Amino acid sequence: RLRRAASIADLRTIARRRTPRAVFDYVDGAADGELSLHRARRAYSRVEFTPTVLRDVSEIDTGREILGRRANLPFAIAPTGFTRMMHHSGEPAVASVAQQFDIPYTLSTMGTTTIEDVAAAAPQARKWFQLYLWRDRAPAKDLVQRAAAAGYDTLMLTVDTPVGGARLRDIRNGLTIPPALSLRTFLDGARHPHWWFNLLTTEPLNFASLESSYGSVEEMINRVFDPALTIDDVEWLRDTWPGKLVIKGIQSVDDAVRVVDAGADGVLLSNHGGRQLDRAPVPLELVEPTVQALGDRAEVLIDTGITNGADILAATALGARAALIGRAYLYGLMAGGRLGVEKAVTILAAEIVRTLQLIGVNSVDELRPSHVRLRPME
Ligand code: HOC
Repeated sequence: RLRRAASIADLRTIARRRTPRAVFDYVDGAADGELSLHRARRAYSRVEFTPTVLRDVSEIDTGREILGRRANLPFAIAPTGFTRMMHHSGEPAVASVAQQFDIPYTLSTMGTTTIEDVAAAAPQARKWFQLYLWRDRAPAKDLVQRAAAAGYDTLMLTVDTPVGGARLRDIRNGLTIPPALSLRTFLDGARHPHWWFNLLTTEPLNFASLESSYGSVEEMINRVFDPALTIDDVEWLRDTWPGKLVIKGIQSVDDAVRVVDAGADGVLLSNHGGRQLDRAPVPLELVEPTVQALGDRAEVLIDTGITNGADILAATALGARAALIGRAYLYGLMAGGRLGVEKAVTILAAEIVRTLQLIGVNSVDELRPSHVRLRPME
């Protein structure tokens, strides 16, 4: 089945069958009415490319310089929490696919593999580390030092989680971290016996004292994360971290300018996959004004709702340096472990090549805003 999957949507269908419902819903779901996610996706269906024909498109270059280093494709792997809950091969499998395709891999603070073990699993991959800030800053300092020592070159601070979003599917499914055994989860698990092994490996390993906060994801965020973050924290990290600094969860042009003034090298336009604020701004619609406001001072990245290589090209044409994919590879991971992630990246890469050829350009770098029109909402 995996071999015949032709789109990210196909991988999602397989993932849904192969994974207990509560786990699938944790990945697939978003907050409240899921409007943020739905609108972010719908924005990509507004894209109309303006192709030109009779160009020689036999040679295509999908490469892109992202934050100072060239990648083979214009996207990176987004950080995702509790990845071994989706498949026991977890972060090492995903990072090794990133290495294979020469795209950046971002490890989450909430990863289920240590900073050092991911580095060992994919020594040649370009590695980024995503950071959440706790009320106590000491663990963050430790994580930042470990990431630098293990060769991660970019730090990504997430700023859109002052409190947890209301993920209604998780509430209804009774999802906790680690997943607790109830009659319902037992019955669900019994239908997916191969999945049980994943449960044994689902433990956030980078931050040891998290155990006392276990519960639903929303409860954990509320107990652990610091809702009092300010721009001073960005300045503090700028002084602490020697590499590239990206701020994830930017949802307005003003905030983009503010964090760049504080020393960020990049902003990630994101509404956390629709998992935090519902009715949030649509990242794709923020690309052009943010790029205009920042000019050459910082790079603009984007995530949320990307399900096709053409989505990535639309965002880059409008001025984003690159996109990050989250659910798209997690569907692959749930559908078939490392092979499924490889399939997801292969599908996106093929869509990118084909779309560039059909638009009539030879490289991602040639794309301009004039290659895209945003049609009125249908
Ligand atoms: C302390 C709990 O990014 C998500 C993750 C959030 C991680 C939860 C942390 O589910 O969107």
